[in-house]
Amino acid sequence: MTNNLKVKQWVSWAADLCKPDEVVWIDGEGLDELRAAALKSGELIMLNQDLLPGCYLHRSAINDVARAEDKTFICTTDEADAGPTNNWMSPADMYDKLTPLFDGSMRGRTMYVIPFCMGPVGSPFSKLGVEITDSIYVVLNMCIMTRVSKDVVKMLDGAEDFVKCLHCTAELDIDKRFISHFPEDNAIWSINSGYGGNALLGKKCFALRIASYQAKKEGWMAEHMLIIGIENPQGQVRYICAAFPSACGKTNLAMLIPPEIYAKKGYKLWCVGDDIAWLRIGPDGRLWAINPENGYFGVVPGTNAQTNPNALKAIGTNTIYTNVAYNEEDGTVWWEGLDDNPPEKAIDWKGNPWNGKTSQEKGAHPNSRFTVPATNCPVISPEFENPGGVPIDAIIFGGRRAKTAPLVYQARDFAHGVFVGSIMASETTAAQTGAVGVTRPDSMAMKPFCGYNMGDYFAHWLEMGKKLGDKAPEIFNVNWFRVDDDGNFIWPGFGDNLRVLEWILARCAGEAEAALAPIGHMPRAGDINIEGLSLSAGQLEELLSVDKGLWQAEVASIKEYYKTFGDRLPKELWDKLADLEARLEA
Ligand code: GTP
Ligand code: SPV
Ligand code: MN
Repeated sequence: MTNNLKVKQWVSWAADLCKPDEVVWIDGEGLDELRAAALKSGELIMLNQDLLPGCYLHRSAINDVARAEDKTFICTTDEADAGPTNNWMSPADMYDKLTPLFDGSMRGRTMYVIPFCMGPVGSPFSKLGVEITDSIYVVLNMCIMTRVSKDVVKMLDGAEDFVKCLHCTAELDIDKRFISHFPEDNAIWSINSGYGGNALLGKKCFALRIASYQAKKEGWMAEHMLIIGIENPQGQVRYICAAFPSACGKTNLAMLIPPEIYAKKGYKLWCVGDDIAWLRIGPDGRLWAINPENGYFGVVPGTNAQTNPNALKAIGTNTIYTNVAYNEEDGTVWWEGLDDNPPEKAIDWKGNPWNGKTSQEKGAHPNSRFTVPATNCPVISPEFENPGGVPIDAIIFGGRRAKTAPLVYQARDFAHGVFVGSIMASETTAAQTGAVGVTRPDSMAMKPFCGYNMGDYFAHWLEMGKKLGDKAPEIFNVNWFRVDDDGNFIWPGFGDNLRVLEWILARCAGEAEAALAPIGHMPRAGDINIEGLSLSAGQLEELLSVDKGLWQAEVASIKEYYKTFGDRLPKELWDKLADLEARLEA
């Protein structure tokens, strides 16, 4: 319990509304009891503790397996402040709609109160929240994904402000599912989902939607970005942030293993964060980043000893698996893309008997996830807990594009980089409900996560660039997902992405050549090291090719997209678009 009167009043108000049988405060200790209760109720399944110590499996409801963007709202007084990329309802209407749903929603259940800290405890970057939930699964996940401890409770005692996160699984009724944000009240109300980004309110709801709104007001940035350090053979570490949409490769890049020729030379990679970055201008005028999270909530399918051996090692202990297949023979788990040996006697993610050798159905849901403490990562950065964060040399944007975007290009300057981020588009994935593989605009990989009008968000990026001046990071765009005429990925990806990062860092240091193309600076085929790859020079040419016709079509669709922001879109971006159009013509 806390002494903070504001917190106490809010919790007792929530208890009066939700009417639980009992209120339990969480300080990160005594979780065994909760686990025991979850095992008893079936909310968790214990895995083989010899093979997977501290690991558990959870199956969510079948209609509750991904972020529900159509049920996610930004509730600002003025609709225009939410902007065209968000669903909107006025705060008064949303509170009216949700209050009856929360009324009595925890009857017969326990209300858990979780004070948590986003960011290292004691960092000036960090922010506090309190999540109220009726789900033990949410409690256990929050205790991995955020800082939950007696120290955090002490911090809360003296805190002026905290984000009020109210969550209830209720009936898990999809028709009454709402993930509502009230940025003007520092509040989040989420009901009828128990899944990931809908329910672990510290993550996307707070650390991106609410935080992006706070960041705009307070002059910093909250971004959907991984943070990595790359150590060169001389022992210097340079830090990069990269924004890719959901299920487009952040966790994999954040933990990559250098290809053999790089490892031999002494290159190393350090993981600071795999999903969210909070960035501020430091006393030296540079951009500094922290990872506000304390764990990884990563995509399971496709994780294996070749693609992401570090993640595979990390998830061998103290991990909660959600929606993967359960191997009944040995009490372990299996998923598509782990190996070629699916279990015959298994239970699929839906809870049905499943024979991996004969079934046409998937054993694991495509958006099945692992929740694992950050410290399990074999390449966690020594700077992970540094309250000051790490200085950023380069920002990378990237999406999933079968054709248009080349393997890599560099923006001409920071403002042009803001344009490059704003015109990002990517194919949708299983991380959100709805169709997969549909190309949609996803500026800065923040379309689903920006808690205010994205026109204002672009203006904020431009403003940050002006403040950073010549200390601003260089900005790049990458695409690991170009396909050939047969639909196969051309670029090997994963660890080999370091080859592209090497060119990026060399550009930042002014040590690499580039050619000026209509879209920005591009490496020539000889500038990317493909030693030891089975990639031909012709394939690399193809990866670096820019199809004028496709880009002209792209310009046309960007115009339509930009128009949706009306006069909230900075004129500077319209100018950059006209400039791109002219360069493509020339
Ligand atoms: P969120 O947690 O949803 O934000 O996703 P993420 O951006 O962290 O994506 P993640 O690294 O989990 O990768 C998602 C999917 O993309 C997995 O199936 C990966 O195997 C695949 N993937 C990641 N990196 C690459 C790559 O370089 N090339 C190819 N072809 N696939 C990749
Ligand atoms: C994403 O979808 O970008 C995720 C998973 O990182 S979730 O927590 O569900 O948002
Ligand atoms: Mn994400």
